[in-house]
Amino acid sequence: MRLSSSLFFALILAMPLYGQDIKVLYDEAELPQFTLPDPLIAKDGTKITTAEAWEKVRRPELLELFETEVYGKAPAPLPISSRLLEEREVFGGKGTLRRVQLFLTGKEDGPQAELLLYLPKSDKPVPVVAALNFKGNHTLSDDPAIPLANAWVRNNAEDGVKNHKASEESRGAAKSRWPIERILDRGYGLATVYYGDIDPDFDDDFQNGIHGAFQKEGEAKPAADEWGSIAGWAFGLSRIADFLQQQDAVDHDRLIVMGHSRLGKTSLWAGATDPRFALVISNNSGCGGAALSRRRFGESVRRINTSFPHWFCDNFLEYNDNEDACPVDQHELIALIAPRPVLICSAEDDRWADPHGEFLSGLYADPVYRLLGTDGLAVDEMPPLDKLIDSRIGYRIRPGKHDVTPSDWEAYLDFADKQLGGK
Ligand code: GTR
Repeated sequence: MRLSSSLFFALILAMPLYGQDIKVLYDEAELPQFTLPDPLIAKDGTKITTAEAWEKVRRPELLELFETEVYGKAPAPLPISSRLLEEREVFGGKGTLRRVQLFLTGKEDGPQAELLLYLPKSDKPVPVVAALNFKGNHTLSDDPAIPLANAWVRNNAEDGVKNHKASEESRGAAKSRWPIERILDRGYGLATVYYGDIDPDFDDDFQNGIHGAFQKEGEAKPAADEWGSIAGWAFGLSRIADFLQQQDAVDHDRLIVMGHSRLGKTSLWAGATDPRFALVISNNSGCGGAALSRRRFGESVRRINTSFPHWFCDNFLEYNDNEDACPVDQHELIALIAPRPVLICSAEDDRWADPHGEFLSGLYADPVYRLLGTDGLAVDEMPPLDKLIDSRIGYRIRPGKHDVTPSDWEAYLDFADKQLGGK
């Protein structure tokens, strides 16, 4: 559907007003004073001092708080099914590509996604990075045989408008973010799905995508403590894990989940909720991801809930300009991944995502990792640009903007080599 020109201009005129009363803080000196919740103090005030008490008491408490207050609770999954669409050699025989139709509720007439699984030639099972992509599988490379995304795709000119169709012009448009041949050369596989196949990224009260397939009788949309889009995408990542665990060529103990930006928030939540992800990577995940909400630096809770009301559960709206009332902050999301390795990646110019706040989440999750008997974050000050801190909680900040670059991938795979033992 095309916008009529008068509606289009009305939207353009209204844009500067959208969220104009939300002041954005970019100065450390202006940040509010706050006290972070202690991940090692249980709801009843007890100090958690053993790994057992963490697993039995505190971890479940925190998980439930993030479910009910931040991302929303996802339903129990149904067994998936899948159909192999195509398998062929790629990169001159260095690897194979399997295109697979994934039936997310096991039914061919239910929600489904097309998955690309790239695997390096190997005589043993390989570690695989599971990652959702932003623009469609056809944008990852120039490969003409990969079908255009079928679901809604974002169109930057008319951002947020429904019913966009992918076009040939976008083929290969995201390839700088996906150095697939290099990933295979380093001994890793890549499993990717277009995130819009799982839930189209616009606010439609969850009428389409994965949510609709699980809607309870008599409920028009998820309740205030039930899943928003981030939880929906994370649910999709877990279904990718289901599939990968059925593949003999994949090392089931070395599944990695990675995501950028809103999908970085998603990879952290997937890592927190699904322990099959042995290593978790967030890139420029910012507010609602690795960045501490209480700092309110760059994107704030109110701002994100205003721009993207469908990403979190409705209970999260209560924390607009009211972050201190939230029983959790994002360092506790990192702590939920413990003792598994997690890598937090920032970009210097991505101030909207608060690089320092992303670093601090790692730092304040450190005591939980130490309690569980691993190292935590090896530094307590932000490292210089481009220096990978490869302790169990890893951190890296590189120069440049909000993006995924080939050097980011080198850092991810260096970290994975170190933490998961290489090829
Ligand atoms: C921005 C949003 C961020 C980040 C980003 C993205 O508009 O404010 O939280 O998620 O989008 O996903 O590209």
